[in-house]
Amino acid sequence: MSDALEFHGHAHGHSHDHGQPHALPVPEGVTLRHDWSLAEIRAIHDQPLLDLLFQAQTVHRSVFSDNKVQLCSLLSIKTGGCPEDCGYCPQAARYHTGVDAQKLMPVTEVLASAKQAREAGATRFCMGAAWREVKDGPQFDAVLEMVKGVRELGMEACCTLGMLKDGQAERLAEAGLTAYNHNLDTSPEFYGEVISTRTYDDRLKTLAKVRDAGISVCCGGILGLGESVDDRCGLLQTLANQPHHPESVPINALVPVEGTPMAENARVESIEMVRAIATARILMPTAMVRLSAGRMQMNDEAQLLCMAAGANSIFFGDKLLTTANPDFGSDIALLEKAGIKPLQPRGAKPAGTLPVDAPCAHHPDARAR
Ligand code: SAM
Ligand code: DTB
Ligand code: SF4
Repeated sequence: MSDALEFHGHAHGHSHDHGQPHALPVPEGVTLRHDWSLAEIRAIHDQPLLDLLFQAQTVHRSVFSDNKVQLCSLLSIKTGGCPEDCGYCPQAARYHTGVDAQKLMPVTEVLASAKQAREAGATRFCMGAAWREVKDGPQFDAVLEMVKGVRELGMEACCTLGMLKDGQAERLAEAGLTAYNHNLDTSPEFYGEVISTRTYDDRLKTLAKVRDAGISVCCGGILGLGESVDDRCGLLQTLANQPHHPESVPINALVPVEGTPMAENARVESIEMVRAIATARILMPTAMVRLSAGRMQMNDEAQLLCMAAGANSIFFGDKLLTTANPDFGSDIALLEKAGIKPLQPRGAKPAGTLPVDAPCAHHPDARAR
């Protein structure tokens, strides 16, 4: 576990996650709860910032080794032309954002990009498609080939393809998929203000299929949609009160894009991101909390505060799906200045073999595959 985000302390197995398909060895002194009230979460979220940071950092260090951040690479394998109406999204066909609809990328190009990302230090490769849902057929077959290829490179493979039908999660699991990203974005109460073409319950159903297939769950949200603090805490409450915490929780700040209904939304203040990340860390101690979209609007100090609050993963590379991300050089310089080490890429492992290439032998992402 030399370069791993290894857990600290001795696992005692006392999790409240009874019946979890890949039950966690939870470090001593860490309790996983699934019965948070909104008031309790607000009390955590709203406390004086330095107390919040101290609490989050204490939880973080009792679970993860310090000073390690996972570098993930993100690729839009199918861009634009999406029939959904997510108010934040530049890829929705109905908004005029300048993002043209493209075809699914060829498998060889995706794998070349994954290899390049691995050489640059990524240990997780995330593939995003602007689909409402996955259709069986040649395109899904191609995605399965991509997943196999990424796993053969020795990386974790994550994809986000929209809603899944029965049987599709199993096929992704068979191909070796480590994690499926499917965000709830905000609270159940506010969801209808953001998206009308699908429901919160549709989202939860796909997440259940992912979980049941033994794939680890990557599920988080976006700040800056016009939501209240209760909505932010309500999202975290929904996530933490699932029977099993998501193994991965991306926290995004809205990247406002011209042409979307949210183009003029107020910018998310960095301290709001810090509060949301710290609260996620406290509620879901063993999850990877990912500082995702929105880093272009943050200076180095703000990003480091997010890491102090418990974020232990970033997307690197100068593009997210369609919008800008800090360039590679400035990210490496930031990590070096702070003495934060990226997880080292590991050697190739064939798809379907067991968990060695996940960030930590104890982490549920590792146990999922
Ligand atoms: N179509 C699939 C879906 O919606 O699940 C996968 C791709 S979608 C672009 C992946 C996620 O990106 C969304 O769930 C949303 O949380 C995030 N996202 C999209 N546009 C964003 C923006 N402008 N700012 C921040 N996050 C954004
Ligand atoms: C997630 O929560 N954030 C990433 C990833 N999951 C797929 C996507 C961010 C997209 C930001 C807008 C864009 O670049 O199009
Ligand atoms: Fe489509 Fe996903 Fe964008 Fe919504 S977030 S419009 S589903 S690509």
